[in-house]
Amino acid sequence: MAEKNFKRTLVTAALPYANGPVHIGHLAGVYVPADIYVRYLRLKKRPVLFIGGSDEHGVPVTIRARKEGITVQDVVDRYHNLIKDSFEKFGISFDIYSRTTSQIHHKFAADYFRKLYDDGKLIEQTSEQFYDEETHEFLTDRNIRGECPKCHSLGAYGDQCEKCGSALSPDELINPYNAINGNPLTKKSTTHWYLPLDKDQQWLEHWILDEHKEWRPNVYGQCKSWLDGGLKPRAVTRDLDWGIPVPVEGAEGKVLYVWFDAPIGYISNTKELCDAHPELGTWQTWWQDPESRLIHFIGKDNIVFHCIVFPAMLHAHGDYNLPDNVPSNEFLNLEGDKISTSRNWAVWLNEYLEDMPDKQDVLRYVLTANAPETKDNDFTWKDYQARNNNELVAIFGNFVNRAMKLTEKYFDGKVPALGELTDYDKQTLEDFKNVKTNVEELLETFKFRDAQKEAMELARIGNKYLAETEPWKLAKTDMNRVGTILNLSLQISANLAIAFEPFLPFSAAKLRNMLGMTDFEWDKLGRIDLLAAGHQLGESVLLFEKIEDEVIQGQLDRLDRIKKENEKQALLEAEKNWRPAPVADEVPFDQFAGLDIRTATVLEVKPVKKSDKLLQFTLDDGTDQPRTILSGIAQSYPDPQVLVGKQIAFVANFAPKVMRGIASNGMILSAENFDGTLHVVTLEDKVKNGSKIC
Ligand code: B3M
Ligand code: ZN
Repeated sequence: MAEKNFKRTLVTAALPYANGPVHIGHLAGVYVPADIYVRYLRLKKRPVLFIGGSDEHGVPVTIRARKEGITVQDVVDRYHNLIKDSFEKFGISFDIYSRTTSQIHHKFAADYFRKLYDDGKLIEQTSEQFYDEETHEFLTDRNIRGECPKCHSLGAYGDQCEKCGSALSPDELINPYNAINGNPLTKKSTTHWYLPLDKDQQWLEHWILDEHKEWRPNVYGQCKSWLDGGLKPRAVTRDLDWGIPVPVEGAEGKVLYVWFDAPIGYISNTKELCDAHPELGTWQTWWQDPESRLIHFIGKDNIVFHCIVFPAMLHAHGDYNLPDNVPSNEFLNLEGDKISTSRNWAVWLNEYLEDMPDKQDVLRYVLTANAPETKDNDFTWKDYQARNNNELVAIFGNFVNRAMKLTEKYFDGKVPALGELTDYDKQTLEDFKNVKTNVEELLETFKFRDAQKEAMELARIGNKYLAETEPWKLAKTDMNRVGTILNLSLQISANLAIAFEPFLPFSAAKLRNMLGMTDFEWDKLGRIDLLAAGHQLGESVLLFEKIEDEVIQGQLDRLDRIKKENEKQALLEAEKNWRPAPVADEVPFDQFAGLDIRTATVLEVKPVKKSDKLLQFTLDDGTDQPRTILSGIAQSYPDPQVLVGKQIAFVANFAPKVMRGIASNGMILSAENFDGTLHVVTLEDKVKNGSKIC
């Protein structure tokens, strides 16, 4: 689409569910990139509002409340405050961080629904849904559990089986029950209102697929696959007692679906902000004036709601702008594993702040350096340490610190005058002249990882400049030259203080303070007259500190403990859900008698090369010749030597089979435990090798 000049930008960041604290995945995926973008626009002096808030409705908060035995209101109060506090401490500079339980929001969302209803934009449909006769409630997919139709594990959810990963609908579950109290469920008919998305198919296709080719490939691709699959009507109400009551007569016991009210929260929070600060203009200006631009920062699991459902809601209402871009990230993993709230596999922001006080910028830096912008990415503590020690400390911090200290030493902390420039000086200036344009271009196109890398170039250039000009060696002979070198180094430092304000706001502020910079704006980047000769610098402090191995080890140990605990839990869960396989069909005795099962003693066991499943057994089967059998049980025996000397049972009359170039003469019998591990059948009383088992 042709570049359009917008007067103002409204930036939203996904409203996190207030059902738990936020973790590094949230920060990396949504809040840090959104904050970088907003800080950049502010530095560019472009009008911008940054809207956030907690998503306090929906099933997740109600599940948490029941689990903890407290009221839903208590849950959302606790986590809203915790999340808000974490964001503040990480410098996520929202203009407002409100909540969807606010009165303003309840009224706004109800009015919004009512307008669609009155304008005939919603359809009413009655269908059969699962119902708990005892608690008199309809159940949402996640609150229904039962036996998986695919893998038959017990305890699969109404939307997914976590054991085999199949996507399910509650109707497919065998013996569905209420996940909260275990009650069996019946079917009852209920009426809901739907947004007929099928009617939006055409304009959405044109708007996204033709007019927004510039959206990130992951976003564009996901939209395309939804559209290609054909859109269907979506229910926008639910039978639930927590949420915004459906403002229609006869709809008692029904609330707006959380994904209907939450995005409206962006609008109602803007209204709350603008009502309190009329100088910002009206909320309508930000949402409805065609010269206002709307950008949603979200994670990849929210794409369909922000690119298809919410735009359809805005379109149905009329008057509203549609999002101009939806920069969505992929997921961040932690030490190679998917971040998971239920498995406690995360670095929680509130805990990080306790363990690593004053190191918000380090995390911001590392998360941006590894941002999952185009594919899932991994956070590791070793990488965190390396980026801090080798980049922030060794390059950025070291450079600024030397420039400050040398100026204190030789010029009483006053910016020295700039003398004549050498060719090398000019070359250095040439190198950093483009940093502004480069960083700017990358930021404008939401490429935050590359933008930060490019900003870091400035520090690399400065560090190299000081290392090569070695002013400390010239102090005795040429103070003019020393002055020029330090002047340029300080100008580069001042540039760093501007360039890093969006990325590392705490360190950039410290740096500005050290340099005594009062006035700074993006458009001054690239200039070397940011600090006047004679200007008194402030006191120098260290911007970054080395992180020692013990600190990192402490974090790794913590994750290790969590992993062990999870393994224990998984075993308990597996044991609970274990059921013996159904008894097989009857067979005549002859069929059994045809199998020649015998005893043998294990002489030797070893792994088979290039196979992580097979073990090679050498057996004494009572004959003169040792017998070789391959068995696929390696994963159940990390130390197979425990089998040596044991008397086992094997099938002796199978035809030999060659695997990995080795002939296997028979099959060793083993039993499968509830957790899937295999255990070789052994004899307690020793008998003669080669005895027939019958
Ligand atoms: N609360 C889902 C999530 O936190 C949801 C986002 C709402 S944005 C309007 O992933
Ligand atoms: Zn399954």
